Amino acid sequence: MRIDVITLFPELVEQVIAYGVVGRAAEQNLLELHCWNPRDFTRDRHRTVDDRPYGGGPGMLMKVQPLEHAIAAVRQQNPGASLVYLSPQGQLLKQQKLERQVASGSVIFLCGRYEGIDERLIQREVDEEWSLGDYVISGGELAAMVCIDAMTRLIPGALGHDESAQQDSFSAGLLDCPHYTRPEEYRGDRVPEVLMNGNHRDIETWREQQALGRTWQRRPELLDNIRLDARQQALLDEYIAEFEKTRKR
Ligand code: 9WO
Repeated sequence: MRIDVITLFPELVEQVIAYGVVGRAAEQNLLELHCWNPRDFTRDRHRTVDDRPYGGGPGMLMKVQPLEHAIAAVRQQNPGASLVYLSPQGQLLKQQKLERQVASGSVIFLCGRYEGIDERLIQREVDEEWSLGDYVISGGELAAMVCIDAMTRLIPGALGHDESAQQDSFSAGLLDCPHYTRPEEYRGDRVPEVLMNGNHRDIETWREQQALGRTWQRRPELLDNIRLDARQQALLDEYIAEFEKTRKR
């Protein structure tokens, strides 16, 4: 997977391949990260990368010329890749979108700073706008780093066996089950008995039921996108019955 990032802060973005799963994937050459700084494409003595907005108002925009030439340089090296602009104006990012982007083998992230970029550049150069949520952060870099991490976890071979098992739950469209570790009793609360008796089939069933139940409780709309088989539906029905029973007590 090749990922190019156009950013005024390459040192910030490069931190994403310094640790953990993404770091290991980069070491194993499962992931190639290339950062491109528009400042390296400036043509004035002061290496200007911002410009005043037409119509006045607070703040600056990213200067068009350095961005345009940075994009051209990236496209020369990564011609087929989609160019994604991270912005609150984008489509809300879903796991499926990331899966598709990983399957494509490459992506170019454009990270905005200041108040953003010229709309004509978006219209001409941006293939997709992605949003991580309805909030504003200081730049697109942190959003790009989240995307890089989430996409890397989807690259075959990037996760160890255990990690990929946990990832599978969300890739199946469900929330994760609860997890427990020592001590067996924490401030009066015991670990669920099923996790202590060592029956792997029972544990697997309990974890699947918990994932189904928590999804139903916390994000019911996710279940609209999943076709549950009869066994899963029975597990969820049992969870709901138990939930309703405890609620009535
Ligand atoms: C700034 C802004 C302020 C008020 C209302 C909407 C707004 N959108 C932006 C904006 O798109 N800013 C650009 C990118 C440039 C400045 C920093 N940027 C940014 C990206 N802020 N927040 C994001 C972002 C990206 C992906 N998912 C959520 C937020």
